[in-house]
Amino acid sequence: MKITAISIFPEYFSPLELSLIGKARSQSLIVFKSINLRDFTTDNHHSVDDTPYGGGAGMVMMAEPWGQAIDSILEKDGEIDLIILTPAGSKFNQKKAEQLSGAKHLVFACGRYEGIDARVGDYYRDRKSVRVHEISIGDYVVNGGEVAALVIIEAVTRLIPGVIGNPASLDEESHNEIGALEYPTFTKPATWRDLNVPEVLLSGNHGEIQKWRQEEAKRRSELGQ
Ligand code: 6GU
Repeated sequence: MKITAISIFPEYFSPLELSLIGKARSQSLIVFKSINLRDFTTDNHHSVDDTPYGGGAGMVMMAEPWGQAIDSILEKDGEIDLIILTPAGSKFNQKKAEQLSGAKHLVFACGRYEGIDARVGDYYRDRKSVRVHEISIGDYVVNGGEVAALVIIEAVTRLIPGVIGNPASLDEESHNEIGALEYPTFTKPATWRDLNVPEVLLSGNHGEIQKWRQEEAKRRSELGQ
């Protein structure tokens, strides 16, 4: 999978050199590139924002630098999924992660300030070669789309075959098909600061262990923990 992030802070994506994603990149399972939006400006100040029409606080990112940056990607790659990060987008979830994990090239438009001129999404939505997704990562506001893009990249890439060492761990974990949260887990020692591991997990009775885990997962999802 190809992933391109467009941002005025391309350095924000350096954690993608680490851990599982770093390894997947070295194996070319993922080809990641971040590009600087300011490289697509034409004025001396490399401006990317201006005041909002209709008034109000803050600044809005101008459409043209985004248009130039996205067109430069489309010149090299005929078909993309364009993800516009915005707190007004549809809420990201595991189902969306699964849907995006089949894409060939994900392009993340990471806005700052009060967001990107709305015509950018409209323009590319009308193009056959572009699927536009406006996505939020939750009901809160962060300073820009970069951390939201990192969340989505991590959730999506771990679903690509070969990225996770043990694919069985994908089945049992939280927010699987059933939607139940994962059961609590423990490792050695059996007693830590007077707290004991539940007896059933030490019993060796796999039927009872499975039953206990299902009940705990159900209890946790009901509690919303
Ligand atoms: Cl995608 N961007 C920003 N700035 N804040 C958010 C968000 C995105 N999703 C939730 N809050």
